[in-house]
Amino acid sequence: MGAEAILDPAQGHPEAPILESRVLIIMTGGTICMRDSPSGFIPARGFQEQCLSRVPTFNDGSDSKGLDVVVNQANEVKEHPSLRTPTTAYGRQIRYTVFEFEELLDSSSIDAKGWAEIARTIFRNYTLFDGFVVLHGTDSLAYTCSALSFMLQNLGKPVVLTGSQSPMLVLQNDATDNLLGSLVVAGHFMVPEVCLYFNNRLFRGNRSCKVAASDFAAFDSPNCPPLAVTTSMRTNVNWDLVNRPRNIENFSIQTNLDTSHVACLRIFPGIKPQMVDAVLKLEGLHGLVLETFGAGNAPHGEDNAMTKVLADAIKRGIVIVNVTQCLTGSVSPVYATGMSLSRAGVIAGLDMTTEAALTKLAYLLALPGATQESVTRNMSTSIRGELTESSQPVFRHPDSALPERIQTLTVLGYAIAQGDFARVQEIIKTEPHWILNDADYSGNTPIHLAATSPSIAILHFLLGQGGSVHIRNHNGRTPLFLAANAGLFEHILLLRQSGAHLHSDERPAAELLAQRKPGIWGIAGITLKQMSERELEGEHTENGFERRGKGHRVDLGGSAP
Ligand code: ASN
Repeated sequence: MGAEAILDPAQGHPEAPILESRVLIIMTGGTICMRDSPSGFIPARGFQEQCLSRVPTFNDGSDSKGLDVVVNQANEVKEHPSLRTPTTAYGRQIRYTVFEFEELLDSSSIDAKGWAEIARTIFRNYTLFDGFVVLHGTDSLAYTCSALSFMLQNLGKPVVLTGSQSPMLVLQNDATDNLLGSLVVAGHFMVPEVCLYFNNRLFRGNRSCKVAASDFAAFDSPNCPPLAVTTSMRTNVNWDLVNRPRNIENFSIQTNLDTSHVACLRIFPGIKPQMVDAVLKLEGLHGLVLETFGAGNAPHGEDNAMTKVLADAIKRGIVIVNVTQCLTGSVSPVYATGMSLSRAGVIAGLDMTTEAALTKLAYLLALPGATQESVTRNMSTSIRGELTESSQPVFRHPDSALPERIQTLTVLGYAIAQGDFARVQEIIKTEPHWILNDADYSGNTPIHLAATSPSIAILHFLLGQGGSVHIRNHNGRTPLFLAANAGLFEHILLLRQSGAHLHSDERPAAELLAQRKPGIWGIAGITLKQMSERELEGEHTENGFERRGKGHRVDLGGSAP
């Protein structure tokens, strides 16, 4: 199990200050917030006040601080009262606020409009929070998770969706544990994926499905082990499974999914080719998910009538994806009945869930410049970990994995600091574990070190390997802060291109430093509106804060030179 975390002072840093993580809870509705009414359970407003503020595990009783939340399309910022958890097992406190959607829904009524609203809320508030928890009904939760996993592009922070089978205000409920577990994940662990947390398990969102209507264990991800499991001791993350963005690109969203032109059809014994044809001839249909038997088999019909219907539709430009009705396993061309489908042009959806296949199809069809060929190609390629392309054996050391891992981290640290690009590449190539978010004794990850490395190529390479730009060291500093503090233009630019931004906790120090070096800190994202011309001139004539600083002591944090 990896040592990777946003910060883990529990691992021997008693002198480290207690950092606060900031989490935005987005309330969309669902049983978790419901109350009884004459017409049955309905969603109710005031979740933070009614359900959380009175519970000691969700409120440490400290003074409520206002947190800025961007509330609408006009980017209007409103201060929301926040609550803070007591210190967690990982030595952090989580400050959070609940942002409620105007209309709270039973999730059976949510559609692409609702998914877009969630995506936009995350996008608008991305730089203000360390992670996001989305509260949602369980009925269509797996669809929303899958859709969001595609809509949120180059996601660098945790987005955890959860809900409950029983409302928070009911005496014996699962809402408390599901929400607390989600908050802990979003506030501590750099899992930059859309996840679903339920019944002490963290699943990859686009691998999950609802498997029980009333059991507390309502979700599973049958073709992918949980990304994390919470026990009585701690939440253990399976870091080797975690997906990370590997493009030098900023976080972005794609909101206009093409849901009105896709459909899903379940094959059953005796299904008539005419039935399938009728669906495929629906006006404007662009894509169909076909739920087939076993390893992807369907009847080919008398005189191959079914295969012809499918092949004709594909010729008309419709994309057809084959997924299995089974809970586990993959579509693979083993049987003649399955092979005839692939010969007709039907795409093997491998081990994708129906939820993932349908939302991925809607996402790909809506991408700018999408063609039948591009959608077909991407459908059977993993773009967010939603399918297993091929199984690769993972080489593991049976024991003493942790000391070795730390040794490698140290060697890597030296190579980064010396600007030895070839050595860095060699270490990453031969290291069996993914160590780029592991932290050294002062909480610095390889990305922190690379942020001030003499070799920009090293930073570029490590970002391309999926290292996170959002992890903060024990002084609360991001790699971007260290690069700006070291005055490294190129490094700052590259980090910004990769979605890095200063954390709100480090802005006061950054603003002070920016008074002396507005140019460099401006690129890092600090704009000083009331800066006098003299101060701006000072930037050109004086060489840095240390010589000029009179009276100010700014905590620079980190291990920047
Ligand atoms: N009908 C509810 C919903 O999906 C079910 C739940 O949340 N447990 O909104």
